Amino acid sequence: MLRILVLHGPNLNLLGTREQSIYGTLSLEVLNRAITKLAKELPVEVKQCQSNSEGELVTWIQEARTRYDGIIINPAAYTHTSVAIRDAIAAVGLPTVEVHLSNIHQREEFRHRSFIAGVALGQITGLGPTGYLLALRGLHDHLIASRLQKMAPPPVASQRRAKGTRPSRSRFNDRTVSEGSIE
Ligand code: CA2
Repeated sequence: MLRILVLHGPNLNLLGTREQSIYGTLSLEVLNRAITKLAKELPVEVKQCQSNSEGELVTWIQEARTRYDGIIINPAAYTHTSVAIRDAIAAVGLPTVEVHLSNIHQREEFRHRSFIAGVALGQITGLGPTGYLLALRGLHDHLIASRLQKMAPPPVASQRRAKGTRPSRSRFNDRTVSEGSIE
């Protein structure tokens, strides 16, 4: 089964308790339960972790390399500051979706820049808790598609190269037909 790690950054443990006009009324626990429910339906295995520490998030991302197929992360304030989290995501090479509850582009200027977006598969911002569920579906579909692609037979040209056989002549004219193109 596909395994996805969901990381929540600093202060997201306070969800539902303060700043409800920006971040909504849902607690982190309820959000995690909604993620787990969808994960069972897909099905994927999920693990959710929250930390207020940049170093801990970096360590979890590094450890994910051998344990998970993909990452969903709301790096919270570290989105706008952390080269370390960006480097960790780039280093492990796991497809990663960046999620924000609020629309960071509609807020203060300093929130418009994300250090993570450049190494992420995609970014979902401003859709509240639904953003995490969309990220889970999107990452699931992406991982399934790349698994299928890896299982598919190689293109005809590389099969020929491997076998050392030459492309055949077309019956209709003198040109060589190779991989759907006429040479
Ligand atoms: O919109 C998001 O999801 C953010 O990642 C949330 C971060 C903020 O720094 C980013 O710019 C956008 C802040 C998370 C703080 O969460 C709180 C939740 C409840 C009460 C106070 C803070």
